[in-house]
Amino acid sequence: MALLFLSTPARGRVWKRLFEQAGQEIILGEAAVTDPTAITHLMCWTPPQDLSLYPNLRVIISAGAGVDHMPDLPPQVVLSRTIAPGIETMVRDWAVMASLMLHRDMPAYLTQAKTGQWADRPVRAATDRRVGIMGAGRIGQLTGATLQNLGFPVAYFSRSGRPIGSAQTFAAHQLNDFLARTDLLIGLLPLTDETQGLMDAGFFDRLPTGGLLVQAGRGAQLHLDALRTALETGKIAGAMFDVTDPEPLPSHHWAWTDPRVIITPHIAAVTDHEEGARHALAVILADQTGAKIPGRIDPIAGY
Ligand code: NDP
Ligand code: OXD
Repeated sequence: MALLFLSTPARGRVWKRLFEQAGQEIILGEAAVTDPTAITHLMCWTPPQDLSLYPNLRVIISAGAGVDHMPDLPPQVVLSRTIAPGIETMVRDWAVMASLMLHRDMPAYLTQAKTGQWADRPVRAATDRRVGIMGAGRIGQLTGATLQNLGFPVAYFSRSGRPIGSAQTFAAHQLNDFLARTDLLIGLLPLTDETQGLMDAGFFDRLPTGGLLVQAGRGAQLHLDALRTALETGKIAGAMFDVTDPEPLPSHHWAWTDPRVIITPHIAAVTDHEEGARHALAVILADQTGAKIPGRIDPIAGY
């Protein structure tokens, strides 16, 4: 039983140390594989094209929290996404920062600052800005709890609509109601067949006029042309996003220079080397003992 590691040398050094401490075998890079039948676990961002080279492969671990970049896998191979507290708190921090920046009109103040303009703009209390979080998972709930502590009324939208404390929750079939009550929308959904292209023209139309958009889920959920129209009509007043389609966003794209938009280049989170290795070791231990695999992806739901 061995884990084949396909990532950077710096990360590999940390993983090797932790695997040796745990008494687990790790092989750094495909070139170092001498017995392909010994490979039972694989950690990578993108797997090798020909997985049949590893006939005893049981689990693939995605280096990040998302798995939408993974190809279709053989049915016997389990897919696990990295569960790491650092990823979750980093994305929470980014989403809270972006929400506060939009809530307090920072795109406009940044523009004013370029020409030394000292001019105030209307301000709204946090209690008067209804936040709606799409994706009530690990990151969505962490983000919602922080914004709630800051005084924002927070509601969640998820597939199931399952209850979350005292917050208002909406299920997938209640999208219209969720959007109608949301002044500041935060996208934290996984990319699946159902969420692909979700934020389109009809979506923006259903938000209250002057809405704010924060998006850290995946770029392919957001139609940038529809966003541009929504910005032009005033339906959306400002947007900040960390993910785009394509990535990288071409340098000549209109969104880079639109004064109502702030873009960061998919940096909301990076996986800490040690946390990633600890997740992989937890996966291997669970697999060895027949326990539930941490971060296991439901192949039907896609997340
Ligand atoms: P989780 O799997 O913990 O939560 C996913 C949530 O999305 C659940 O609440 C789920 O509903 C909901 N959901 C899934 N499909 C639908 C749908 N069709 N309609 C409505 N709700 C849906 O994910 P995380 O919180 O850990 O991460 C979310 C995403 O954040 C990742 O998949 C990734 O795309 C993105 N991400 C981005 C990063 C960045 O750097 N920008 C870094 C890390 C993650 P239910 O509760 O009913 O199951
Ligand atoms: C991601 C990540 O999934 O960075 O975006 O973990």
